[in-house]
Amino acid sequence: MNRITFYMLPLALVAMLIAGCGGGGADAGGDSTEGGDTAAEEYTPAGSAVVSGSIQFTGTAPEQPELNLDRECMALREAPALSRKIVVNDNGTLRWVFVHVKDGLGDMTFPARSEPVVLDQVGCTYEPHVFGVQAGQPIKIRNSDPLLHNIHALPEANRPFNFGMPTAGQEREETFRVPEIMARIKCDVHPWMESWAGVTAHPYFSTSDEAGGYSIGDLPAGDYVIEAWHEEYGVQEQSVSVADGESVMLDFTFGDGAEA
Ligand SMILES: [Cu+2]
Repeated sequence: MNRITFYMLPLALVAMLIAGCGGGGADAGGDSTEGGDTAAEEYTPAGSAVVSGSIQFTGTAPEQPELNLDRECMALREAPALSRKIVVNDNGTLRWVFVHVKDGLGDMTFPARSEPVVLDQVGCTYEPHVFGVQAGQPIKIRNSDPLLHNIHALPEANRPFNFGMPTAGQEREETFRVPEIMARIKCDVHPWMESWAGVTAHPYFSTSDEAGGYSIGDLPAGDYVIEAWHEEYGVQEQSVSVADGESVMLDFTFGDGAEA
């Protein structure tokens, strides 16, 4: 799933460059009460259970192709940029897998955290490549590069946004209002730039790191369905039960021949 094709959109790009802003982004910032959301509140843990584990990879690790950056972007970097669609870590685990509680929280509601998640643009790549955010939690989008990027979010459930950031140090906050696994974000100027946001109704998510690990803590005791998403290998889910204060290990395996 999620075979992504990059379409260059020269007309849209020209329009964006002239207008400085595409559709939808005009109401960013200071709008945390829009749509009847309650204002963001301090985060207080709802429980003390932990589900954690590692994302194993099976099969032959594919090469990470070098991205075909333009000269302006190359000049910003010390090393070439590699594709992050499939990143197999040195220890044989898989990076950039978004893991979240898909089911089991019942009617519990979790106010969106007010502390923003940062999505940076550095050396003509997004940092991070995959991230989680609560619906209603701000995403602080930053341009650390001294050149024009545009941030074009292409969610399906949420309102799209699309705006240009021409100078280094610029920041702007955006918010996805409803849960969505996953919302794609791209740059129309640099077609290799891509990031994925996992938008959840709760704070129980994690993204596998450079050691393949993930950890979801502060969970209330309960029976949960945990879903793991990978951009190329799709989704898998497993059920797990945790008691208060308990830590449960739950691994997933992706790759050639793995059950998806
Ligand atoms: Cu860009």
